[in-house]
Amino acid sequence: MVKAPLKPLALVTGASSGIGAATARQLAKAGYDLFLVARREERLKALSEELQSHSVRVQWAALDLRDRMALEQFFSSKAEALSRVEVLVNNAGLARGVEKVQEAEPRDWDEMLETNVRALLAFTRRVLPGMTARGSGHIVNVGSVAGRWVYPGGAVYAATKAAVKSISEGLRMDLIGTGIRVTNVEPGMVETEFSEVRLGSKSASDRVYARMQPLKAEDIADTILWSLQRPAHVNIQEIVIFPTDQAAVGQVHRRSSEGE
Ligand code: NDP
Ligand code: 8X3
Repeated sequence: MVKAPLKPLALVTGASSGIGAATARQLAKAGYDLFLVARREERLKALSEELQSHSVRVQWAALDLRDRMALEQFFSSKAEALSRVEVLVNNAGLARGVEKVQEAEPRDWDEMLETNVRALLAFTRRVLPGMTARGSGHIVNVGSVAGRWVYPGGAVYAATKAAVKSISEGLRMDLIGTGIRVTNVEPGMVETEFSEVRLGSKSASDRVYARMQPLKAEDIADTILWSLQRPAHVNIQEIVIFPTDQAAVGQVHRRSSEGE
């Protein structure tokens, strides 16, 4: 029997929810084989079953990206798949809390720094040898408008996303001439589990998006797919996306209860 040729493989971190799950769905529809990573096994399993209907191969791994030993084990046990990764979507990430620096918990800083920055670097480093050997590949980092504009209570989260912006910029410089593209996608308010994780409850999260129209995870997934589908000589370096109801970080239009 002749084996079907392999489709390009995309690895998406943080695929169990929000932007990552929406991106995985769009990539499957576009014909990518997928490798999904996050901690919540049940979610990954369910998504991978859902995506089989697109006739793509879907692998997944339940991993805590802060666990360096687990990460190294994953990298060595999946070396063959990782060498095939054509698209890496470094999406897993979080903000934890809105406390002022003088009142914040250092362990929250560690969680943000390790997930949003160190793990992004680790995955990037791991897939680059395969990409450079093939002379093609695309790394999409999910940054944030917070990486450009800091706000009170967001110093450390913003610092992690400023790091993602700098890493994306430096990578493009280090990779020039290899054919590998690097895109930093920087969303404003997107309604996902992000605010629930940050603030600790669904009701607090609901207040963040009350009486305004935030972006949907699918809006960001669309943008990611669009950047991947540009011709190979076009690299969308950075893209800032706000909801129409948000003019700037901290300036949100909220409708009155009557409607406007
Ligand atoms: P969600 O909370 O819905 O998704 C976050 C994803 O990251 C989940 O799949 C979660 O999976 C994964 N994740 C978090 N911590 C870890 C960890 N330690 N190990 C493995 N996976 C982890 O939020 P979003 O979809 O909104 O967030 C995706 C990205 O978008 C983040 O980088 C965020 O900073 C960025 N962003 C979000 C914005 C927004 O307004 N929502 C705006 C700008 C940027 P699990 O819990 O299963 O491990
Ligand atoms: C998430 C957007 O404005 O809450 O990155 O930091 S914001």
